[in-house]
Formats: sequence, C-alpha cells, structure tokens
Amino acid sequence: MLTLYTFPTPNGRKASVMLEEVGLPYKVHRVDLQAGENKRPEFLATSPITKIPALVEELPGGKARRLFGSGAILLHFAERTGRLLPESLDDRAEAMSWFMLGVSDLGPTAVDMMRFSVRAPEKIPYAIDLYKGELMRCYGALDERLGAVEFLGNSYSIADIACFPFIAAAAVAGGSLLDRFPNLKRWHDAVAARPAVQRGMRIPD
Ligand SMILES: N[C@@H](CCC(=O)N[C@@H](CS)C(=O)NCC(=O)O)C(=O)O
Repeated sequence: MLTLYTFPTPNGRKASVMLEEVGLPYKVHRVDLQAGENKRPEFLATSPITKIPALVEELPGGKARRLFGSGAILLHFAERTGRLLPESLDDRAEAMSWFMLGVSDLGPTAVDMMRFSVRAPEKIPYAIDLYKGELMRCYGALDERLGAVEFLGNSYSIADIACFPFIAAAAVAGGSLLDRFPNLKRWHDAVAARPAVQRGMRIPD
C-alpha cells in the first residue's frame, strides 16, 4: 500500500493528481504544515527536507520505499506504470524539459513571489518585481509553447501535471491574470476538466 503525505498546496496536489491519473490505490496522510507537523522527528525519515509531498510504499518482507518531492513522485510513477511520458524521444525530450520547468522554475518562483508580496513583514520592491518578472517569464514561455501544441509534451504527460497546480492557483488568486495568456488559459481549462485532475485537486481535503 502507498501512503501519500501531503497538504492542500500546489506541490502536494501534483502528487495526488499523478496517483489519481495512474489509478494506483493509496492512503492519504495529511501533514498539517500550519501546525508544524512536518517538523516532527518521525516525518524526517520520510522527508529529510521536512516538506510535503512525500510517499511511503510498503513492500513485501516488511520493507518500505520512500519518495520525497513532487518531481521524484511524478517521475517514479511515470516510469513504473509506463504512462504519462511520451514514447518518441522528441516528445519525451520536450516533456522532460517542461516537466523540469514546472519543478525547478515555475513552482519555486511562484512560492517566492507569494512570500515576498504577501507574507513578508517588510515589502521589498526589488524582490517583488524580480519574482513577478520571473513568473511572467515562465507564463510567457508556457503560453508560447501552448500556442503550438495541445499539451506541453504534445500528449498529456507529467509535464502538464508538474505545471498545472501552480497555474490553477494563479487562476484562482490572480483574478484576470490568465486572460493575458490565452493559450495557457485554454490548456488550464482542458487539464482542469480531467476527472483524475479534479479528484487529485481535492486531496487532502
Ligand atoms: N521541491 C519540492 C518542494 C516542496 C515544498 O516546497 N513543499 C512545501 C509545501 S508546497 C512544504 O512542505 N513547505 C513546508 C516548509 O517549508 O516547512 C517539491 O517539488 O515537491
């Protein structure tokens, strides 16, 4: 059995969307970040960086396999199920590139943007402008790509799952922001309509 350690955040939801897409049964363990449950010593063995999402799989013989970080979880289940990564090398190369953009550019930039513009006790214009500019750079690249293809890796893949929850969060919090990126908006609506995505986006609540 798989246990997903998660909280209702975009990174957590990448993992639950993935598990819903591949259809493997799993249990959900809500790690309350606001209550600091991620800092409890018992969580350290699963997530050395004390962040969600993380996942534990019980294996035969009392063994267990852990995975931590949304990128590792998406890649692992794509490899294991042979799904959600294009087969042709060309499409796979594109999918991997956009998958990495989601994990290493879009996600961290969106989080830092929120930290500096909303949470920071002191508002630093340089930092806010920097992260706003970087986020628009990500949106611009995604919008241009999605003007040429239906999904980031041509067919629906972990590249789309790696980006979707952060774009969905912006669609809710950013008002008319997505109207400036019509291809990204079209893609957002198509991904949001997938039943597995709708189930995954409701986890853990
Ligand atoms: N690189 C990680 C980042 C995970 C991450 O930032 N998780 C946040 C929630 S979205 C977290 O657990 N934060 C708790 C903390 O920073 O203490 C991933 O892609 O999953």
